[in-house]
Amino acid sequence: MKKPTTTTPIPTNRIVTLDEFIIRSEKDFDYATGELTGLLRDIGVAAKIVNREVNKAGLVNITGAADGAANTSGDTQQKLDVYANEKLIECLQNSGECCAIASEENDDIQLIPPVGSKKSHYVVMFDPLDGSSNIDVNVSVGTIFAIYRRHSSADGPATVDDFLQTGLKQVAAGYVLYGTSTILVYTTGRGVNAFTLDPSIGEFCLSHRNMRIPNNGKFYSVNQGYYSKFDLEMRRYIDHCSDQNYGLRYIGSMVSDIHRILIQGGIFLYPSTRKYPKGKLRLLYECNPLAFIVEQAGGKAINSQLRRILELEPKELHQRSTIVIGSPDMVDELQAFIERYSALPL
Ligand code: P6P
Repeated sequence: MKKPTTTTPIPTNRIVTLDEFIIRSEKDFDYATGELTGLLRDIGVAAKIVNREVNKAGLVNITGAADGAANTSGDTQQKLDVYANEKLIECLQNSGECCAIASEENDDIQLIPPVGSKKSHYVVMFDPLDGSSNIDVNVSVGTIFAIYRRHSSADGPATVDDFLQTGLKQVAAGYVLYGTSTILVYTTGRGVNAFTLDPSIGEFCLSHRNMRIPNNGKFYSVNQGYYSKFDLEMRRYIDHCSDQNYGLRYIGSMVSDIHRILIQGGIFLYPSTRKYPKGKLRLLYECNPLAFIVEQAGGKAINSQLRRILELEPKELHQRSTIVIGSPDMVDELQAFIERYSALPL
């Protein structure tokens, strides 16, 4: 990430919208061409559209599974999944800055038609509605996105190799949490900022500046139902959390769990299980973007072999990974348990 040449102070005495923040941030980079600005604004528009439907999902017939369709990972597609996917793809065509997308809901990459003669240099990966099994029970869900510069020549179509980059190559990453309020959190490698949607003006407004994750926390987040199927080192750590009287908080929507941990501190783990021996969560559009954000806020993200998530070399679009992510002191503590109890060579 190139260093900015100037740092324009963000006003503290008035509303700062997402658009203003993005444009101001772009001005800090001499070489900025406005491309990334256009992309981030497209995502902001998509988030508002998805938010509108998520908020009334119970009122109109778009809850429930999309007539039994399943996505790449075999998860039953919820109608809102499909809607969110379509809206993100539509909005990412607006600025002409995105040449292709990869989505949890699509088996393969999807090329985005150019706008006029514009050559676009970015690809976007996303999980359009993470935690969507919670929709019908009115529990918060989220959109996760990651933006990369393409490798391939802008004179030709994007290829899957443009997507198989390590998380360290992310130009930007973020999530939208459709919860008690709707909040968009993102980073471009210069810290983490969050914008809460003000429905009265239809704008995302800066609400959390330069977010920093607490070094420690009193909550751990894991699906305790799989305890007996976890490896010894994970069971020992979970026992330790219980001995420390840590609270267990697990929403079943990774965006919600990670957002809580960003604010309150804590640790989220999805280790290997019999059903998902390589972990359940997808590296490219769940683990990497959330790891980028958490690291930018001062946290850590590793897999159960102690490899830094952002350094993992992707081999295919929908590959899965184990993950341990959150407050740095808690991740370090779990690392010590893995080093002590792991039966596998690390
Ligand atoms: P489990 C939602 O399906 C998701 O991808 C994440 O948002 C969430 O953290 C995880 O899976 C929940 O998985 O196996 O605990 O139900």
